[in-house]
Amino acid sequence: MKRIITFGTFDVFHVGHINILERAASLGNYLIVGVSSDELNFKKKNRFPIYKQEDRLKIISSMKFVSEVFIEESLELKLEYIKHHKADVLVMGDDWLGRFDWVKPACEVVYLPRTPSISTTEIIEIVRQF
Ligand code: C2G
Repeated sequence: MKRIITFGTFDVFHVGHINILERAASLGNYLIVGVSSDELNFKKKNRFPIYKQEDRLKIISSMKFVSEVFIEESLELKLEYIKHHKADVLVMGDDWLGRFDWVKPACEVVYLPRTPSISTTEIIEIVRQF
């Protein structure tokens, strides 16, 4: 059994999020997703997400290739989350390239290319213009 773990805010859920979850799941047999808390998102991006963490958690947990979800409270706890969930591989989009290499003694780290031309920030900007 190969256990994969990935993390993200997954706000205003879009196809780029589906693609990374689908590709992450295909690298193993069991996909665990850490969904960033509203507070953590505020710390990272200086704004609260559009969708609340309970709703983002519900969306992610309803996906057929996601086995388990939990709330990610802090970026610094990454190693604890990896150990707690007994993950073999950490998968992140390549916007995070190299940023989580420090967990490597505990598990393999894979950065997958982002889906081009789509982002939550861009969607929010487009909707704002209406
Ligand atoms: N993503 C992607 N293609 C896009 C947009 C996003 O592959 N067009 C990926 C990101 O690279 C990330 C995941 O989807 O791996 C979730 O993206 P975000 O919700 O933007 O995640 P972020 O807020 O960067 O949180 O501990 C790490 C963080 O919690 C990651």
